[in-house]
Amino acid sequence: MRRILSGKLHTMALFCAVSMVLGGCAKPDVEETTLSEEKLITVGFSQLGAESDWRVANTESIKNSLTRAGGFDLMFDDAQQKQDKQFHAIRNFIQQEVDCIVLAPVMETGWDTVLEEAKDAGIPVVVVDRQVNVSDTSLITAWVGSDFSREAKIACEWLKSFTEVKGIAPEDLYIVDIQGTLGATAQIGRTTGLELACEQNGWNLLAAVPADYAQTKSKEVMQNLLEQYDNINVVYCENDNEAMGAIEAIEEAGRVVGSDIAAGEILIISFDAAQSGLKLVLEGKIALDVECNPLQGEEIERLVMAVNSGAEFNKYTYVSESAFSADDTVTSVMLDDEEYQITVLTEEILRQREY
Ligand code: GZL
Repeated sequence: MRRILSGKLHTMALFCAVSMVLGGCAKPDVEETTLSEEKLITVGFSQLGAESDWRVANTESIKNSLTRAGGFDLMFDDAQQKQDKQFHAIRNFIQQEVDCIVLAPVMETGWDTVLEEAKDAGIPVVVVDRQVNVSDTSLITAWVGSDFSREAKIACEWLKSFTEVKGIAPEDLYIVDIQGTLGATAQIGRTTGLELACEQNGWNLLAAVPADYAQTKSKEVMQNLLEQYDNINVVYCENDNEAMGAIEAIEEAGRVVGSDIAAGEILIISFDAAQSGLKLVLEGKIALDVECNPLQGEEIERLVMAVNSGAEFNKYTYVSESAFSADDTVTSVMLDDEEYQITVLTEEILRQREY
């Protein structure tokens, strides 16, 4: 916000000069204000929406890190999951001449033009959570988020091991995928991972239907799927809010959610591991919840500081994540050559979690 700040400085100096003539300028206060204003890093944060518990936690984490006390002047915009609102917000930030833009993109494509404008204005862009798919990667200064393909692999390797131990034949698994927002990196990674696992293991993937990570939409999708298929025994929900909607629909249809597929229960797999989802894990209603860590605020703060001061930083940073089950049938899975531990969830572990 260099131009507006210099405008402020100009006005203040004028005020001070006039006051001095009239014998009233509180010089030290004006100097302090000027200095503190000068040090603030102005950041424009375009958040895609508030569609899920995860998103709310993500926004809170970043706002709690980019504080005035921490040296930031934060401008925040919620795009209500509409990409054109994000375009508008970014162009506003450019006009305000912010020092840095933080972008949580609703989907991967369509960003080239507006990010070119940011680059032409000399404003760095730090992308958080999902990724953007641009032809020129210099349009992105840095990115921090999750490895969604790895999340899907954890979920599917767990399902493979779990059903093998329980003696459920691969060809007896009938899966539906309640997808996230189509085109979001999280949706692409989680959907593709399931499709691959179904092919490799011989599972039946009956349908994949988007529900935008929203509970209400997921309930409607699940109601329709239950009317179309009477043999569903696994529901793969691409976030906890969708899992909650699906569970509502399943129970209202008189079916039981749980892990005993042989007894006719419907097994739920979910992503995010928010408090709301983990409570359902403890109740035995979600069999596995793969964490997607929204607490990226501190990393964003470090990146914006580094970008602004010209210090070294990693262009791509992945956050660390766990996976939770209340059932100890499967306590680890193999991810290529790495043994990945599954956390057996307890009340105590849930109490200690931040979101
Ligand atoms: C994943 C994030 C997804 C979450 C959903 O990083 O983009 O969007 O899994 C959220 O809860 O809506």
